[in-house]
Amino acid sequence: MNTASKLGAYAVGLAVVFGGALGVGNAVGESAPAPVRPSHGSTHAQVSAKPQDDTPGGLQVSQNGYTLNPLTTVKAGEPTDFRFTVTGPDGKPVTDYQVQHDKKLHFIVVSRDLATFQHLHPEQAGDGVWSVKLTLADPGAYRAYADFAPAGGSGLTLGTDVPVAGDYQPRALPAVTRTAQVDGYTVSLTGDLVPGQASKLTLSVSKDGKPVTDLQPYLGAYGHLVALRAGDLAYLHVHPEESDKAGPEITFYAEVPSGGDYRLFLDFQHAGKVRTADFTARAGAGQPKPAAEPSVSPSHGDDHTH
Ligand SMILES: [Cu+2]
Repeated sequence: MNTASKLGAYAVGLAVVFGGALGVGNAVGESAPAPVRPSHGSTHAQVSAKPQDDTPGGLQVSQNGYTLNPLTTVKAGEPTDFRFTVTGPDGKPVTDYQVQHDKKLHFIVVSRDLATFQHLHPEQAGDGVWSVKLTLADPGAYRAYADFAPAGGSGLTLGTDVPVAGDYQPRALPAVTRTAQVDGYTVSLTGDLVPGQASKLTLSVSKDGKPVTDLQPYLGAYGHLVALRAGDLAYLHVHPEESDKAGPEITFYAEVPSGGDYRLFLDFQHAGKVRTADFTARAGAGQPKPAAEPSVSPSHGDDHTH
C-alpha cells in the first residue's frame, strides 16, 4: 500500500516532467523561470520528432529536473578518478539509463578555449556514482558534458564547469579549415553549416595519400562527431548517416542554431585505435568560400567582429 502509493507518486512526477518537456509554454511557469525565447517565428521541423525547447544542449547544469553534480576536484597534470552523479527529479542519483551509441553515458571534456577535447566513457561505481579516469594536463577552465538518456526519459546533455587551478594561457580559436591532420591521417571536410537547417557534412579519411576504406565501427558507427559553438560551448548532437561503408567517407547531419564559429571533433577508429580530428567551421554569413582544392583555407582577412 505504502509502496504502491509511492510508486504512484513517482509515476505522476515523471508525467509532470514529460509534460514540462513537451509543453514548455504551459508548464514552465511553475517549475522554472521562463527562458527568454527568441521570437524568431521560424518553426522547428524537429519539434514533433523530439520534444525539446530551443536551448541547445550542454549550456545548463540542470534541466528537466536532472542535475549534473561533480564530486571531484582536478589538479593540473594529475591523473584523477573523476566522480559525479546525475540526480533526477526526486533528488536521488539516477541509476537506470538507456544505452545510446553503445553506452549509457558519454562524457565529453573540453578546455573552454576549445583547444582540447576528450570523449570518455565513465563506469558506474555504484549508488548512482559515475567514475572516470581523467587527466587535464594544463591549468584552465574546462567544460564537462554528460550526454545520456534516463530510463523512460528523453536524451539530455548537461554541462558543468571544471576549474583547474594554475596559470592559465588561453589559446585563440584555430583558424577555419577544411583539413585536419592526426597521427598521419588526413581528414577533409566538405559541406557547409547552415543555421537552422540539417546540414550535410562529409568527412573523408585518408592516410599516406590513400583513402582509408577499412575504418572500424566505434560506438555503433564509423564515426562520432561532436560540434561545440565558440563563445558559449553549446553542445550539438550530430547524427551520422547510416552506412555500411567503412570509409573513406563518413556523413553526418548537423543542425546548428546560429551563425558563427563551431569546433567539430570527429572520433574515428582505424587499426584498433580511436583518433580525433578537429576542425573549426563557420556557419552562416562570413563563411569562407569552399575551396575547390582540398588545401588548408588561407587565413582570410575577415576583420569584422561578430
Ligand atoms: Cu561516447
